[in-house]
Amino acid sequence: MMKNYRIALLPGDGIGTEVMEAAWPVLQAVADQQDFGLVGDCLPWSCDYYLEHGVMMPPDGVEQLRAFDAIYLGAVGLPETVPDHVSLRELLLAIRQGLDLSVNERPHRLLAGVTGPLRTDKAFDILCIRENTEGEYSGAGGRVHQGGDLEVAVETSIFTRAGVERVLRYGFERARLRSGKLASVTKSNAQRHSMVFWDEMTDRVAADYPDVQVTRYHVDAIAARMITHPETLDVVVASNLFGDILTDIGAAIQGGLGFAASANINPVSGGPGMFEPVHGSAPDIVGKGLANPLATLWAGALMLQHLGEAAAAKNLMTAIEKATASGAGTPDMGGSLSTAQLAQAVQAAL
Ligand code: GGG
Repeated sequence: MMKNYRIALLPGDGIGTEVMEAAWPVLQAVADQQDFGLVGDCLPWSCDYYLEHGVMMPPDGVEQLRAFDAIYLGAVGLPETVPDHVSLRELLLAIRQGLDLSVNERPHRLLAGVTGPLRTDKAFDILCIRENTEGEYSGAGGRVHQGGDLEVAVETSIFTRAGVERVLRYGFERARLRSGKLASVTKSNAQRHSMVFWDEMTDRVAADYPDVQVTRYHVDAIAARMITHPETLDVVVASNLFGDILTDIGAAIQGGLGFAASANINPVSGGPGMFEPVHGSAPDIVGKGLANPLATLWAGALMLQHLGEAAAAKNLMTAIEKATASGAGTPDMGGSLSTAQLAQAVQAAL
């Protein structure tokens, strides 16, 4: 009997809806070729949903998502109507934390035919692994004397032994399967509690992986290195905030946010992962057909890989690169195709 995967589709806001509309038929075509099915269930959770219901998703939203094999998400946020800290926290971060998607994996390399801003002849292939549920984005803290002269705002970073260990262990496993090199990122010269703890945990976990060569970097130093010597890096493991920032640099050096894909996964107890482009809702280009669908398509390939459909994931990546190698591109790539046309070019290359 043909295997069917149930996918929760969350187009979200802004260009999220456009890239999802373009990418989803391509994923279905890939599945058709490999004789399995992708059954999408579209959930309208977004800023529009917030304006109607006062919440970004229903109170049992995370529980509803557990029934799916995977979640495919577009983008979240429409700052003109809902403050970003509300939309992001109540949807994207709520799903990551609710499903304990503690690892956020983001590949950064140049696709075939794409030059990127560095114009380096040295190929780079960086896999950033970002801690995804705690650290600086734990949500702990508060404000007092709001609006007054004595106002205080506190944002507490929380680093647990279990949380730091699982993301590092995941990084070491990935490094072992790749070049055997891992960069552990902190700012332990300035943050003497959490980041020194991270360094200690790195040493502890490294003892189980003698075959992996570990280098410690401060976040500012590795940010510069990603631009000057990206070819010297392979697996990069960082906290939630540092990983968020470094992966925007990763996106920039691979040609822009239109290329950067991301997989949010629970490496401990499994369950549905969430796959999304790194970019946001880009309200300034909504409705113009300018959004680059490649990050969403690449995220789709990560989803297929995670579902165990490695051949389909490979076919999709090959088609993406056939399209980029042929010069197909949206305006951010120097091309003239629309969002839908670039997705169709990928589908035609399958
Ligand atoms: N594609 C999902 C999205 O809207 N991302 C925008 C964003 O601000 N993400 C922050 C994060 O990944 O933590």
